[in-house]
Amino acid sequence: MAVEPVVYGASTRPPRGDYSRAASDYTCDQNWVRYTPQDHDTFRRLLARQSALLPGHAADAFVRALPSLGAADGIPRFDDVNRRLRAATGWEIVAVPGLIPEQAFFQLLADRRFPVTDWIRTPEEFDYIVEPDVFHDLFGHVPLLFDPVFADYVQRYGQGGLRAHQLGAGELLSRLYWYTIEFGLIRQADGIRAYGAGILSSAGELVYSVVDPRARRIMLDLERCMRTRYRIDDYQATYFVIDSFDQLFDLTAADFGPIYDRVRASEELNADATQSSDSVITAG
Ligand code: HBI
Ligand code: FE
Repeated sequence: MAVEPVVYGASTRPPRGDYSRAASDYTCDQNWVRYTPQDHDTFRRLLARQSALLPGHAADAFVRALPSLGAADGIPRFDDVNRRLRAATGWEIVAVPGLIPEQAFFQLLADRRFPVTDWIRTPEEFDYIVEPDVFHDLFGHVPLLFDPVFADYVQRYGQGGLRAHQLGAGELLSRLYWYTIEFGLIRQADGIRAYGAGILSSAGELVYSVVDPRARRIMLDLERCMRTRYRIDDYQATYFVIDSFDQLFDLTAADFGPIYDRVRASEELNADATQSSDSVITAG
């Protein structure tokens, strides 16, 4: 059954993917044979550039899991990744034509199925792309799904998202996604490191978010995070820091209903807002 393409965020451009190939849950075949040598070369160049930046900037859990992706020779077959991923944490990745509607997205996560866009950017878009492509999703998001605690957090997020959708709180919960799964930082014994996919898949932001004194880093507080708008087309003004993935998972134990009510009763904050109650973390 053909499905309507979804318009994501503020972008009014029609999404790039071919949604006519998608099933009713928005998944489609990866169709690995259609990737061109240029596609695999772009993936390998992106992988080489980001891999060189991981030491001192990426979370240990990410660095440990990255080899499980098996992506050294180019865009991996999702079936190959899934054999390893299912064995590790019971997750699987599924191909999608691109961004999909919120509820379909939450349902896939709740079912331990992570949607991975099946197309890759053009060489001209090497340094920046608005919509997530296969490199952002596969390199940025999939390695940490091999970490049992983080994998459970993402599923809990999906389950919470289905409820949030019913409560009309999807936007509030999307801020938690944005400031953890996409742009989260973790405090390790040897310093601040990135675990968010949006940071890990970006050359500039991976260094900026971890070491630049201009970046603002505050300890993650759930309600502060849900009150805070985010930027889609620039480095984040504020990064939220955790001490462990257990801390993320434990957040999801609460009933978010009353939290949404308190957040709605509070003033929304701009991405660059500061609050006296913020627990500021200095770099290094
Ligand atoms: N669709 N394929 C895909 N990938 C995402 O990361 C994604 C999405 N749809 C919606 C969405 N993210 C965000 O709005 C989430 O916060 C729900
Ligand atoms: Fe993402």
